[in-house]
Amino acid sequence: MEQTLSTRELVEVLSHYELDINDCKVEPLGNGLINTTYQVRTPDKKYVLQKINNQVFTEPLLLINNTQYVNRCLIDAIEKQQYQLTATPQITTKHGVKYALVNGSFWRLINFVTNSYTIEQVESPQQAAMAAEAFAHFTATLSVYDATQVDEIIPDFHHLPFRLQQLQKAIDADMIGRVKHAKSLIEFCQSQHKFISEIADISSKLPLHITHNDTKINNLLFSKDTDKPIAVIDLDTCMPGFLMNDFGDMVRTCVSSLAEDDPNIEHMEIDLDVLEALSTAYVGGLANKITDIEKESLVLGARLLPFMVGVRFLTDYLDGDNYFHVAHNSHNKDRAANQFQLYRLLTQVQPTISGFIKQ
Ligand code: GN1
Ligand code: MG
Repeated sequence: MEQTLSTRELVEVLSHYELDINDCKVEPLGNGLINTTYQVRTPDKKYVLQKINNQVFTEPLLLINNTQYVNRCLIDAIEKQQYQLTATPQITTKHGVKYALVNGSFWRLINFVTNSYTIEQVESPQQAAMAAEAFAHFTATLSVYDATQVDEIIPDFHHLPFRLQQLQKAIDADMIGRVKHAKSLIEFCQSQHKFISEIADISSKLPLHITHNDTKINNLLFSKDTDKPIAVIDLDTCMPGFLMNDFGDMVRTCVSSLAEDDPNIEHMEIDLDVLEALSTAYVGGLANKITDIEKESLVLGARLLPFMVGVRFLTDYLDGDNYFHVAHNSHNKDRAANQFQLYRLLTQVQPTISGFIKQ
């Protein structure tokens, strides 16, 4: 859950970076559901300040190191002119580390990429294509670096059987008596055997890459000058993973006419032009780094992420909203219903997605 920030805490965090609170303006930033993020403005510079959610990231030091390693790889690739986007490394404190530890919480500071903006919803197939190319370029670039240096920061993060087990545990425990309010959503999940076994089957055949694992459209910075992607951000969940997951999360956050928490799901439509643009650009962007079986897996990945993220929202609803930031009582339930609707719509167009991928 989101916590309020005390001035004392802030003064101390900023002092690690030799920043004086009297010179800084601090405001909440972005729409992340896990960490708490602020923009810090001094008269001549802007920063992103983040408090790491240590309930989700139970090993914050490992997280800081993972992120640092990925940034180092990206900076190396930029120097070799192999990566055309910007890196966003964590700034070193006066103590020579990449984090500030204050009252048991880990914080980090990053330079704000000047002249950049994020989007919550894709505006055109062209924009979707640029986003997919950027994420493909990110993974393709990292493919030449040593993947064993990247830890599995949240074990089983995108492992569907694990997520279903967590859901079952939440149903059995029924911690705050919400199972009765979520009967139809639970039954819907439990009826998806065929899809669940298709995922298990394809997963056993796929190679691992260093993937981003949170390729939401708002984890990309666009340039105010060119309106093109300028940086892939939120590297917290970078770890060994499957391409289908990264593709699936792009589909999940780009093709729906509704935001992920919009309860008016009967009005949801999917944009097939955006879906086609994502498919073509992602496969094209990966070029020889994607195998035939991986291409095939993208079709299932497009359905997997809405389903799995829906399962995670539903689990958190039943557990009493401990994981994702929420603004009201039924927020996680609304999100789950929304994601299952998206999964349903994507299931209906699976042959069309197949066609886009094979083109
Ligand atoms: C979380 O922090 P944010 O908003 O980028 C979550 C993702 C979910 C997403 C759903 C570490 O991402 O896995 O897909 O919310 N991140 C983590 O909007 O659990
Ligand atoms: Mg994010």
